[in-house]
Amino acid sequence: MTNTPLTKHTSTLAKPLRGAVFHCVDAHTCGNPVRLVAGGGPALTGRNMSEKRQHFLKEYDWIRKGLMFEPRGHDMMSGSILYPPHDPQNDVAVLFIETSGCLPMCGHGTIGTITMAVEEGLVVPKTPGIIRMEAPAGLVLIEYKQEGSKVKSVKLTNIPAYLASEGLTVECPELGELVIDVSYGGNFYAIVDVQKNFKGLEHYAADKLIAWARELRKRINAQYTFVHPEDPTINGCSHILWTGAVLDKSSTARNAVFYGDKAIDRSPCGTGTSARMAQWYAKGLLKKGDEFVHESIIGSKFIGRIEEEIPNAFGTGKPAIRPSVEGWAKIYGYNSISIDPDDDPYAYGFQV
Ligand code: PYC
Repeated sequence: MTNTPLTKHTSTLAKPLRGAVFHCVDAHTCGNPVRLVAGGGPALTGRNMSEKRQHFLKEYDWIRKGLMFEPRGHDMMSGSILYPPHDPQNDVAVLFIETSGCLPMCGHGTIGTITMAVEEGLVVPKTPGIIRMEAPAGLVLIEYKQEGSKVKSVKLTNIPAYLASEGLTVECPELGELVIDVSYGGNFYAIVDVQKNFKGLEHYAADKLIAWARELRKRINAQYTFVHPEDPTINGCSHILWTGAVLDKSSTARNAVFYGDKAIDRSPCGTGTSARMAQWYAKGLLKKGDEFVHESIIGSKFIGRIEEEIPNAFGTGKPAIRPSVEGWAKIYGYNSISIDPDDDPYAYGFQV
């Protein structure tokens, strides 16, 4: 696995680009974007992807900003950069980049990245159909199904997920006091279940959910502390997961996950699905092997399942699960993107 340009997709219309040039494949996972940087990513130092994530944040965050924010990206944009694995048993290591920062783990990002990496031949797994992927949050095991050159589905078995806190209270603008649970599925999620002051996501406009979530996240992090027991660089509640009634009766549950500053995940959110399965497991609502079909705000679906029960999550005494999440992604473009601060005042993007 190397970080080389995608020369086979260079358009005959392309003019030479100035500045730093990133060769990207663009896809969406069940509706949410994933921009895979296949060439031009920086060399990083670190013994694992958690350390490399810190190096990237310190020295190369301008790449994330340039590729994720407007005018090259947009509010929902997220992506990834491939690295060689640190453990020779593994196939690939991945850094996730997003409007909000570099996530320790991203489920829709994984499904999109693996689809693109396999279809474009950027990763050649040791065992066809199986990829061992190092994420900053830990090792993720992938099984994918292929028909000809196309990847039809990707199932990721995630890092251990656990319910970190339950029954916390926080004041929400306009809605009043909300009771939330905070659960870890690769990121910390505040889960807002239907309750007296929240009728369900289908009752509110998306821009309201976004504005409330932005404020809720600030208040939750001012009131409470969340730190991963094994990796203190993973901390803080980064996402708000609003719940509501399903669109399709055959689904188990529906969510709208807020991330970044203005985004609602168009996919059912892989780490959010993992966090919610851990919450349901801790409350006795889901058991090992049960299928958990999670719907997104647009009705796209991930299939979740508890693969393994872990009695003592990272020595916390809390029960954890190893969840799997399955979905699909589609490539829609090839993109050579230049970031040239000598020529473009918006090289590093902007937010409105
Ligand atoms: O799928 O894990 C996910 C995710 C996180 C933020 C957006 N999507």
